[in-house]
Amino acid sequence: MSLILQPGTRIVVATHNPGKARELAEILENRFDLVTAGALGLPEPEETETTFEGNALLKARAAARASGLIALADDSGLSVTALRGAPGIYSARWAGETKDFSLAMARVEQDLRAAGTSESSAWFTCALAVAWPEGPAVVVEGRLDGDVVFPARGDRGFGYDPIFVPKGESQTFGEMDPIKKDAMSHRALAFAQLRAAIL
Ligand code: ITT
Repeated sequence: MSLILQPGTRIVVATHNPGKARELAEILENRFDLVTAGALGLPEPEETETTFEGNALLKARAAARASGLIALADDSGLSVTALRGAPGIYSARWAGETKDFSLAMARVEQDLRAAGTSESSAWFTCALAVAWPEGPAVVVEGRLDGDVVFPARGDRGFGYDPIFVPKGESQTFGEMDPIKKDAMSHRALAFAQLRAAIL
């Protein structure tokens, strides 16, 4: 079998996060026939791995197995240097059951204050995994460096976007035009690698 994705291939986007699903659809630029995990009623697997790549593979494999389609999954998160990489793979879990990211961002601010540091460097990671129902899979990772800023600014994007300013920029991802975010984000960097590997 070929591990090259032909244009127009039907792919299940294995995410239950609408912000990610929108960005992935924008980045994939109508190349594929996309269907979401939500639309197919696929269950959300428990993220039991200890790395972004491990969790992306786990989600892609579960969706490919359950749907019989090629699946694309994204595992991503914010890592703060002074918090030794937290929240990292726990980025979604810091927002709690209600997925309230104002709470998660407040926790980052509070933990930095408790650490008594002015070090604000941080990075976003995005692992993208593609799994074929027959078994093989490919995983890549993109990283974007920047700083966390408080108070949060902007209501565009999702998750931690209002507190993240990419290196060399002055706007947070929450303030930035989504077209500009999509051109430079950790998700776009991961996708560029995926394109080189299998498109
Ligand atoms: P799925 O597993 O269903 O894809 P999720 O939200 O649980 O959805 P993750 O476990 O990968 O996904 O959690 C990643 C979290 O990191 C996500 O909920 C966001 O809060 C945050 N995150 C990832 N990419 C981000 C981005 O581009 N901007 C802001 N926050 C981001």
